Amino acid sequence: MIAYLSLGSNQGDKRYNLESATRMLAQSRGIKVVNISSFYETEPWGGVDQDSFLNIVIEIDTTLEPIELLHRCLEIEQLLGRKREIHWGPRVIDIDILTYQNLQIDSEELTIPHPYMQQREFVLAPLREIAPEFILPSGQKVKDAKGEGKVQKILLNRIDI
Ligand code: PH2
Ligand code: MG
Ligand code: MG
Repeated sequence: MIAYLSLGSNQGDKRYNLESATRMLAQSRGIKVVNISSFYETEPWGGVDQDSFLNIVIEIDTTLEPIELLHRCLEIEQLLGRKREIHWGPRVIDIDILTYQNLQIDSEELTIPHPYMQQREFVLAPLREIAPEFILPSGQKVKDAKGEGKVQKILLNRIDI
């Protein structure tokens, strides 16, 4: 199953955090990382005054069920030192499932597609690079959609698995 994940960090060594999370995903049972976007420096979205983020989007091919994938993402966040504090506040690492094949899930633990993906330029800009033809929940293609918030592509070497 193809899934797209959004990764973000705005505490500590942001690049290291994104790279470590991506490697840990790639080394997980049932997960193959098939595509990784460039890095984007992005202004905080959601109204909390905090440091800018570094964001990427990755494409994975997975045999895990959505809930197993979520639990693995949460486990990696914990291993990298994530503390749950302010809603939409600063974080060492956040790994969100954007989409999972063409599945729609609305459970207490998990909502797929991610409800805010289309409003967030920090998601759409990296996704545009690796999946421009992807059809969003609205029916619009990623390449035609524009979210909110300033983002800037950063000239760092992409993560090399
Ligand atoms: N994550 C949030 C809230 N706001 N803003 C940016 N730029 N990047 C993020 O990854 C981000 C955010 C909640 O997960
Ligand atoms: Mg998030
Ligand atoms: Mg999250």
